[in-house]
Amino acid sequence: MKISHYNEEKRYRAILVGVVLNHQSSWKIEESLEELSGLAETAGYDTADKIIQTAERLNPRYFIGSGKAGDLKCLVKDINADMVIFDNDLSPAQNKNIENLTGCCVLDRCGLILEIFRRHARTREAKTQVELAHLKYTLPRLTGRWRHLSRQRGGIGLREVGETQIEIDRRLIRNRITKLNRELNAIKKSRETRRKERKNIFTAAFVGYTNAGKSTLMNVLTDSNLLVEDKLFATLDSTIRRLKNGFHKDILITDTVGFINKLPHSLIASFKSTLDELKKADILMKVIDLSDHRFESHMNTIHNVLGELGLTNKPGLWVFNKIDRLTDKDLIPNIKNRYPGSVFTSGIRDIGIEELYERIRFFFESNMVEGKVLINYAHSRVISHIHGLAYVTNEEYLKNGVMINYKISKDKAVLIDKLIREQVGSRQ
Ligand SMILES: Nc1nc2c(ncn2[C@@H]2O[C@H](COP(=O)(O)OP(=O)(O)OP(=O)(O)O)[C@@H](O)[C@H]2O)c(=O)[nH]1
Ligand SMILES: [Mg+2]
Repeated sequence: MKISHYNEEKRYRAILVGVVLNHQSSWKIEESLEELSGLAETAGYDTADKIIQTAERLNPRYFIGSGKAGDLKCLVKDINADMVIFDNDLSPAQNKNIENLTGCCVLDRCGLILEIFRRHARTREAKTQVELAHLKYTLPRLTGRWRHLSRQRGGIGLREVGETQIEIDRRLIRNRITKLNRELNAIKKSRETRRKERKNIFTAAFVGYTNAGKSTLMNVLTDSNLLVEDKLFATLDSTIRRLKNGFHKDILITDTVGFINKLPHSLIASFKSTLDELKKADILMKVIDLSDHRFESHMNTIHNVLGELGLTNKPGLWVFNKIDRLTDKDLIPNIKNRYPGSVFTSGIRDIGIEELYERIRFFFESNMVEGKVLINYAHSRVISHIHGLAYVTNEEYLKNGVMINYKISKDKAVLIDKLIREQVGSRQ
């Protein structure tokens, strides 16, 4: 069931529901519901009330026990709620059963996150990725609400006499998924071409929990004007900019979509091409909002999502942000002890920014190796390729060619050898 005539101006009243199984701690569920409330607020839903149930096992019909489900029905009526939001993922049948029982719209955490993504998507890439994730989520939840797709396709339903409406809808969605995947592949290819054209000598990427201040720090480091909002998932696209005041102009900084606990798998899969930017990074700057009391669980989430993306071994740097909001003065020394080498910043008060620059430069320097190569004038294209791949520190024009001194990151050094082997034959 959808809220009919969704009105952006209106605040909707939501009841949040969380379930703690006996062996789990209720502390975690409080934290999780607090985050769900933040997600709901970003989507325009005010938390009117919360229900937490401790149960031995999950109820297959309503997810919560039938007694609690009855309480939920009464509460919806009493406080005139517009919707019920579950912190856990519901099966399609459970979703339907609770909608029928309460008579109002029901969302689970995954559906809520997808809704926020859908509203925040601006570019073609983000829109395509979000639509894809949304269709994958919707496919098993079909209840015939996708008829407009059939209409769009001009009477396709008539040709398929004998097929039920849901079968037709499923097929239409699968076709649409195939089309979107094709579009995404095309977008990915053009992104890769741009990446190749870019002088990509060294990239530091911001990753982290949503709303931690990644885009704010990115703006400060690169003198940009990216969207910064006190909302979850303000950024959905990857943006790449040059480091401001860089002693070396080819240090690039990437900002990308934030993470959250229980990030839907369909979203991670659909945002693969955006998140691929992280694979190209030389260092990941993992931004944490230190003023959020849940910061340690945010650190765990970052670790887990990076694991899912196969990026656990990438060099990283913890950046503890929003320190201007701290009241506990012992927190910074404590964290410094536990995470030596981390940086403490305030993106809005310009604290720790110089140190962040220094850390990026230090990392850049310590990961670079120096090389020297003589290229004959006949291979002028190779000279320009070397400029594209490495940081050229000196060039000397000799009788038999150009002597190039360069610095290049350790893992990219082989690219120079490969280039020379393929284009020149061997090092002169
Ligand atoms: N007090 C304080 N607020 C900050 C700081 N850095 C960022 N903010 C605020 O935190 C909110 C989120 O900042 P963003 O930079 O949009 O965060 P983000 O990590 O890019 O968030 P998403 O793109 O939504 O994942 C904004 O309201 C910022 O003004 C900081 O150091 N101190
Ligand atoms: Mg952002």
